[in-house]
Amino acid sequence: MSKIVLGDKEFFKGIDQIKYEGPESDNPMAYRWYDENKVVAGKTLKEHLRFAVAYWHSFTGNGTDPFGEPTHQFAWDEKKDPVERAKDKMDAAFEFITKMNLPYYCFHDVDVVDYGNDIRENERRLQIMVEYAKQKQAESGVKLLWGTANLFSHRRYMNGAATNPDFHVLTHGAAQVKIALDATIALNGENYVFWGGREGYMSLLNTNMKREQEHFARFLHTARDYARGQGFKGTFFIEPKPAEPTKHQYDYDAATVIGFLRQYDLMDDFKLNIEVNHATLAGHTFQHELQVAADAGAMGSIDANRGDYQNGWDTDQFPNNINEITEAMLVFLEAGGLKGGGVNFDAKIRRNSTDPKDLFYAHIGGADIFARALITADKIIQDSEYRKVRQERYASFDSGKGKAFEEGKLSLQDLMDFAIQNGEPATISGRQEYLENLINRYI
Ligand code: XLS
Ligand code: NI
Ligand code: NI
Repeated sequence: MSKIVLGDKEFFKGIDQIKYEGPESDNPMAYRWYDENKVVAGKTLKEHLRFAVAYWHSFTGNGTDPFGEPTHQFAWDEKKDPVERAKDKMDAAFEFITKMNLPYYCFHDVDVVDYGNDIRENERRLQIMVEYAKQKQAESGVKLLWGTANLFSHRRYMNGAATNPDFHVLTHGAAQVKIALDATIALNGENYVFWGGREGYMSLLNTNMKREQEHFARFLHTARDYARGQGFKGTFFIEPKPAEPTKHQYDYDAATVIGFLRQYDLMDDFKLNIEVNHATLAGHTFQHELQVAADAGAMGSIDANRGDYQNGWDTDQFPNNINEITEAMLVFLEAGGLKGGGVNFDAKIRRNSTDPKDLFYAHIGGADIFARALITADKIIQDSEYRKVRQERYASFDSGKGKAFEEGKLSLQDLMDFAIQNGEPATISGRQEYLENLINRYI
């Protein structure tokens, strides 16, 4: 249980700390599944999931959409001075996170405090806020899961940051990354994220793709070397996404990013931050992306949200699909959990969700879905024949010629001889519906 941390004034009045009440509870302001102390597969839910609140969606995003003005009017957004306003926002953030009793938060530099065009002034502002955040972290026990730099909103990044055709723009991106790394390190941030929203292209006609990707890799090496030199021990994450805002993003999906990291010798320091809605936009399931990352030993962290079945944007809705998340938690548990990261709610309440309580409902629902899915997935692995069914599908490779093939001991001629000797193979069911029913039985 963390202690509620308030600033000068209380922003979420009349809302107490959210507690675990169990699945039978009908209290909408309580956890029904997320019992932080419940032990599943050798660890508490708190230790497995390491939930984080995303600063940008919850305290900065104000409900605007391409067609409309803000609908969320925040009491922490009133002061004129940018640093004073940022302190109010941080008060609100820590009040919310501690009332939710969640252990982590994540930020972009510009979520914490507004940036202008003067690099030194931006650095000064962020440093003041780092000192402020240090106190807040110490009072509450809340920790920084990861920091990042926003290299996509400012107009100078319209053609990319690390992949911009203009070296001058790249250096501004580097300055921002350096300052954000310094802040992350000063706050004992456990990881650092690169999401390259504009690291891609709008038209191939004006793009030298090879050169841009080489610049991107060089940029990552340079940032990594700096952070390691400053004593940063955490993991760097790349967050794949196929498109939006660029037409084509270089970090398209998990497989693409792993290929890139291998090509440019970055696998030792970089892992992946897999986001649910980015997976679906890439034409994959979330669980597919997790499996690809896990198989490469690079399943670093999760950005939790969901898309909309009827459109193709990054709608960043709060997770609520129990089947999707249960299947994902099967991959999660079988891979032994995340490598350094946690489950960050990169999700926003809807434009017309305008009550302060809506932010609580959203995070309660998200935490409960992941907790319930993890508990369910553990039961499936422990009690059902889920694993056995899959293992048995590959039994022909466990001994004899199949094993010899896996060990590289058979030639193409050997394989042909086996086929001739053994005739036509039997028809063997993949049992998909059986397994789908099995998952539902445990949910
Ligand atoms: C946008 C991304 C972004 C990253 C952090 O689609 O999800 O929010 O998580 O820059
Ligand atoms: Ni994200
Ligand atoms: Ni996203």
